[in-house]
Amino acid sequence: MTTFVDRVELHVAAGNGGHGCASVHREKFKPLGGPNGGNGGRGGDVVLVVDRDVTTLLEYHHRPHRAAGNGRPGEGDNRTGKDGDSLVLPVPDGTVVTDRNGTVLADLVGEGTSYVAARGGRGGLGNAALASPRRKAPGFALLGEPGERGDIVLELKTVADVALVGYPSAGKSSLISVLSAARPKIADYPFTTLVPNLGVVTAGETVYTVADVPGLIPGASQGRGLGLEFLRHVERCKVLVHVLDCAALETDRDPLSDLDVIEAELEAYGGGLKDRPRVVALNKTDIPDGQELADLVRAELRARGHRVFDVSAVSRKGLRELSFALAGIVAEARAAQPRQQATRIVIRPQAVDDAGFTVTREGEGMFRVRGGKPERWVRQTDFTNNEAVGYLADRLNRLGVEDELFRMGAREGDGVAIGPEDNAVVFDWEPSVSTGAEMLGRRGEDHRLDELRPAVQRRRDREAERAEAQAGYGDGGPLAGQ
Ligand SMILES: Nc1nc2c(ncn2[C@@H]2O[C@H](COP(=O)(O)OP(=O)(O)OP(=O)(O)O)[C@@H](O)[C@H]2O)c(=O)[nH]1
Ligand SMILES: [Mg+2]
Repeated sequence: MTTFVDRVELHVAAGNGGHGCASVHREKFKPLGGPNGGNGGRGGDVVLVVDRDVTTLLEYHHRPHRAAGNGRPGEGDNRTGKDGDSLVLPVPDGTVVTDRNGTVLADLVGEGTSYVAARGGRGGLGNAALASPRRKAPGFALLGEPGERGDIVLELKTVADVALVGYPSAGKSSLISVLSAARPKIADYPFTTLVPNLGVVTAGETVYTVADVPGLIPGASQGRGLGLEFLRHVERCKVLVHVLDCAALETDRDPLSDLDVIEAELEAYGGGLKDRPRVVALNKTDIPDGQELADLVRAELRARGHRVFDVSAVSRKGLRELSFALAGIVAEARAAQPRQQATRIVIRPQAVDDAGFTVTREGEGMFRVRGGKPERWVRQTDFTNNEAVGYLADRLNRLGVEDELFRMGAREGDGVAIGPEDNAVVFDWEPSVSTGAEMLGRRGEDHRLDELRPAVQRRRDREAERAEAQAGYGDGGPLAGQ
């Protein structure tokens, strides 16, 4: 038996960006050369790409953890770190990507359609790139950003134009085998088909695909038999064919009640199949009893509004009519549909506009800053380096975060969290000057971002800094002007 996997949870991790390098050019007799630390390389992305040669998600069932390469750190002598290798994961046509809550992230249809499931982290800037007229020799570099990581769910929804549904042994696979070149397994016991079969049919000008699904039985929606799980494969079909067995041996079955049962199960499944066009194929009419039964029920089926075809997978009777009728419905549906592009990607909504930021008050003395830039800058900051922390303060200040906090009424000692609830860096907000831009500008001396140090040590440091300032220590921090 072939194993078929059509739903997997995949854990993806993009590569981390490499850290920037802080280094100073050294030459004999020139001890104080310029900064020459290179930038870190980008982390690799994890990318899903539709590959027609891949037909199941089995590979990901076996190895659900996938990671792209990390960027290399920058080095001295202005050497940029190498970018991490992206990881390309081939997936079958018709793979739907969702998050764990079922929100659709991408619908991958068409060879080559791709979706970046996890974006690699940016490399950190080296101190050469951070140098400016004001900051000639930065004694720090930016950290590489962590790559995105998370869980996604891949679901395979085979893209077939026509779906054959019916009881087990109604002859669905047999019909595929005579309508197309596909050779699915056929046998006289129920549930021969365990995974959907797909065949390509040519009828006149129209070429279309037909899929069957494992047989349905009463209660399939409660998981009886193989259940309704496989119906997701035919959710996108343009037309449903009810394959009704006119030669079923069970005494409690006949084509009309079979149809009712299958309809009830389709209804229970939902998935938009309710208003899909349908036709009815009365199968096994090569058997005299079968033909007799077909003659008995045809009028009633027509009265219910169905187009009815007498067929036989064995004698091949009625197949031409059926395949041309299906071609007609498929062609009509295609014409009505907006032209299908090769790429159908749902772009993940950005939680926060990358250009801006928001400040919200969260209870007494607590503020939260959200925004692409502030959050990225925090991730890039090496909190063990005072100068780097000061640089972060500069950037936040220039963006206007400081002003906004003032405007919102933030006061000394208030907590300021930057980032989402589950992953924020929290600072004590302690403006030393009441207003003005320069208050955050003194790199290496900033007190407000000191949350990592215990309070006692913080006070001690502050006193020492104050003493230094009184002793006339320059404005730009110990390394400025070097
Ligand atoms: N006489 C006759 N037998 C048929 C016809 N079509 C299918 N059969 C037989 O019916 C049995 C079941 O056929 P399948 O094609 O495997 O049925 P299925 O609907 O795919 O069944 P599952 O995969 O179990 O859901 C086989 O023994 C076939 O040979 C037909 O038109 N006439
Ligand atoms: Mg079958």
